[in-house]
Amino acid sequence: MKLIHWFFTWVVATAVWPLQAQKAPEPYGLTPSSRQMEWYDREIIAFFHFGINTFEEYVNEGDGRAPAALFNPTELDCGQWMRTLKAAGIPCAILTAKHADGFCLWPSQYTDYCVKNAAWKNGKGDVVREFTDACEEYGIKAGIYLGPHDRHAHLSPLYTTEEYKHYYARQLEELMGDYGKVWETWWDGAGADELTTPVYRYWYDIVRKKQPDCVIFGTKNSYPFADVRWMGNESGRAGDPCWATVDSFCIRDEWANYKGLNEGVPGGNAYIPAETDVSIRPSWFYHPEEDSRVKSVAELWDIYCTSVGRNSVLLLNFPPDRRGLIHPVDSLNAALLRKGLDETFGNNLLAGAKAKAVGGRGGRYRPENMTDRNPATYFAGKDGCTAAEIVFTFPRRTEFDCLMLQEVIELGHRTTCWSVDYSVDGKNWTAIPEATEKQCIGHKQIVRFQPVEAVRVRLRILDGWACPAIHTFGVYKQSALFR
Ligand code: IPT
Repeated sequence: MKLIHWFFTWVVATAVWPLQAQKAPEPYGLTPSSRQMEWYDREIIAFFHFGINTFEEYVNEGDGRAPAALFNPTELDCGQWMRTLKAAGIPCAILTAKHADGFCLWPSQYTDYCVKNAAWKNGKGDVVREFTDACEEYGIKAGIYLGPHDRHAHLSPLYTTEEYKHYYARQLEELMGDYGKVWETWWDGAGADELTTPVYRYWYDIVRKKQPDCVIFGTKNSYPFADVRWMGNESGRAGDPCWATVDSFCIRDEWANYKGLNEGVPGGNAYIPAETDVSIRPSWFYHPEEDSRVKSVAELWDIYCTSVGRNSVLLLNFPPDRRGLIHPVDSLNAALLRKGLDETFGNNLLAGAKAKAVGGRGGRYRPENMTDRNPATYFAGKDGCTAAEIVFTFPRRTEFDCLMLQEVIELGHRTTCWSVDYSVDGKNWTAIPEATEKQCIGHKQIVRFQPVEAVRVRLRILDGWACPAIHTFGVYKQSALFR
């Protein structure tokens, strides 16, 4: 009897186990849309703040009274902007087609406060066209910022929110309809408190109809339409953790909910990851006074780590100058950031290590998948088991000072607690304090620490909502450019 029982158990186990092992883990909780997945993979987006403010003395928030004629770049060359992005490995760019001063960089049918009345090209120019054409030529994804708050429009005695709603909608139709594919649009919350959710709904319908793949940055009352949220500050520091999920009221009532914006909310009611907007200079617009205050390569590396390396996307502003060109120091530092990133992450020191997992799913979900440079293959744990442990053994003692980890985001946030430690003698383990009991993973986590030498590295998945699913884990030596 016992034997028969054993035999049946064996038959069932051998028949079912391999099937189980090959089945992909089920997604857990909220998952990203295809727009959000595409957005995450950009990692860095360029912002271009350019407009009438550029031609005033140290103005970043124009009052809408500067004469349109003032706009007069002497050597505008959007191709030069794109070459900067190419050198910096930045795949997407957003132009301020209209900032809060209300001046429009394209010849809008619906206002005179635009390039039609600029000295530039005798009023025949169109910066949005030059920008989108250059994007197309260089294979950069174009995004357009049409500021919801408009000080020039407010100057009219006839201004009402209802009338403005239609004015803005007509402009949105021009920009979303006449300039090819638009990959992102930006509803800046600054000054926009009077704009209600129904107003945004009216505008949202236009964006979605004309540009189904366009990512919407939404804040305050545009929160129901947001694909991505504000991260809560303009200094490049996302929270640690920074969950992709959030409670949507945090976005609506942002001042009362800094923590929600900055850190997200584990198990929150909406999947709206954080975008980190920061300028490479102190200001958003160009001022020659700030030529010596361009963020250094080390500062940009810090910002990359506290944005991209915290499950966010970096929106890095490059303000073109009065010539209409990116200043060479800005271009150089961005290109050096890319060089440093390639040098650092191009060499995963775990690639040559032997990997052994406890709590793995088996089958094709091998731990080696995390070091194979293929994001389509991943390590996964067993269903119902939220912990796992993977030990990597180097062929020789190896020094490293940085680690990187990436979850399979289409399967949702899963892991909620993880640590990495190392062994010098192969038996005893030493914690890396910066990498101990970390919370979310998401698209990417980067942790830096004092250099350590080890023969083994251990990734411990300590807790989660579902079995782990991780496509990349690596340890690295930071590029000398970042020191
Ligand atoms: C801040 C807005 O309140 C917020 O909604 C978002 O648009 C953000 O700007 C973008 O940086 S206002 C700013 C002065 C902090």
